[in-house]
Amino acid sequence: MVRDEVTERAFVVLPTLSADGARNARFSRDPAQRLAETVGLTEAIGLRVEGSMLVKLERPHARAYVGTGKVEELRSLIDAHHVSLVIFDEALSPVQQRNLEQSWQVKVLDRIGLILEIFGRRAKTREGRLQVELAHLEYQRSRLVRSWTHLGRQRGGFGFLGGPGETQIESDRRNLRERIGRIKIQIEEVRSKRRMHRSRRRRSDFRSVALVGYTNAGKSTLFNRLTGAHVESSPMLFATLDPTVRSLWLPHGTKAVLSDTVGFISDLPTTLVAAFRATLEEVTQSDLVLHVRDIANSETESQREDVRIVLRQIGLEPDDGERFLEVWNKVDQLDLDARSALYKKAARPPGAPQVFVLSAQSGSGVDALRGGIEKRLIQGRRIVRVFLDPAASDAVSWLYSNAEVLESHAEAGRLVLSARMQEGMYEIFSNKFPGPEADFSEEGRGGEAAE
Ligand SMILES: Nc1nc2c(ncn2[C@@H]2O[C@H](COP(=O)(O)OP(=O)(O)OP(=O)(O)O)[C@@H](O)[C@H]2O)c(=O)[nH]1
Ligand SMILES: [Mg+2]
Repeated sequence: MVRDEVTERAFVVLPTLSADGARNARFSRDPAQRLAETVGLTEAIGLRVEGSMLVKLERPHARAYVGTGKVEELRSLIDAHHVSLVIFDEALSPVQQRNLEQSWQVKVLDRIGLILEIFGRRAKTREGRLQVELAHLEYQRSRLVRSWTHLGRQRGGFGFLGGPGETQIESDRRNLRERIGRIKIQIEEVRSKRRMHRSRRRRSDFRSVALVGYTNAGKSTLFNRLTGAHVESSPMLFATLDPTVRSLWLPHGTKAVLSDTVGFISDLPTTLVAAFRATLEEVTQSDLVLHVRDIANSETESQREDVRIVLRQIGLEPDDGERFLEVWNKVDQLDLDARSALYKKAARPPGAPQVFVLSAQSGSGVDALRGGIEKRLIQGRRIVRVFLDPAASDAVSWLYSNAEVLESHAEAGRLVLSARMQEGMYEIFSNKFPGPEADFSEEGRGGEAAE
């Protein structure tokens, strides 16, 4: 599909509800911050924001979300800005969307449509594209009543902003249902392949770590720092869509796999949460999840809440201190006073889950995080020294592929191999290869091993 490089002009409408009408935390955010985020999202699909307006309401109106007077007032503003598109920063019902489009004679994209559009343009892997297409089709299915005929020309991505696909959808619901069915099957195929890869990793007993966090928190920057990879990091929102996995080497030689994931955002459309649940399987299956936060952002607390909401939606308990670690990133953006206040806040009583304060950009604090990750990962694991007959090559290769071999040497005609493995793994080994002598040391219990 040809990417439309012409910058289109857009106008942003930002409704805010009074306290009783508000149904979620996003409305309690500072409107200036909300606007900045929405402008960021709009620019992420190559649109230029020409103007914006904050609309205060008691509660949404059924007909057009905002009242008739406001619709008129906005119409003259929109006309004056010569825009071709209005971004409405809330979820609109199909009827509301159609009414607004008719009143303003421009295309209206609500928040969900906007996020779908971004995802459609960003997803690169086959799985990512399939998932976005599925979310798009399901979104379309919910609004089959709308008329798209007056809406502009074809654009890039999946053409959420108008294109031949949509009239087709309108004219053939059955076709739509069939496409959804087909895509689900294709996704299932890709997923089962990925599951195979993961179980192979699991068998080899590498621990897995995942990065999650609000969009733009610095996950990819930290990922690159930790793994030496070059994943795109950018001030653009939703820079990362497709999960990336790389090896992660820790200070005492532990090897793990680290995955970078799609960023979260407040009011992530549920269709997308569902669609990305598969991608986020990397997260749900991880031994350790690092919640990366932009601690310098004035909305950092509500972003944290939003991330925790999505985590719960994908079936994880963010209060599970065994599994989660918070990383407070971008500390370099704070002035000295704010920084020292932050370090105080980050200090935890012994035994409480630790918080890591760092700058992924400068690298300061990253080594402490590596140590912290290692310490967590080796908890409940032990090092086994196995004395083997050098001819027992099957046992040796089993250890190499199923445990983490730290060292090996020959001693009195025997091969001495030190390997770190999960509790229970040695039992599997000794059932398979009875005989060899072994001794054990336990790690991680007192937490000293990685210091
Ligand atoms: N000052 C400062 N900027 C940072 C730091 N870490 C990341 N950034 C910047 O923040 C922006 C977003 O970083 P990314 O790593 O792309 O963020 P992300 O969480 O991967 O974002 P998405 O993939 O969009 O969800 C980029 O412009 C980075 O250069 C940091 O420690 N300090
Ligand atoms: Mg990223």
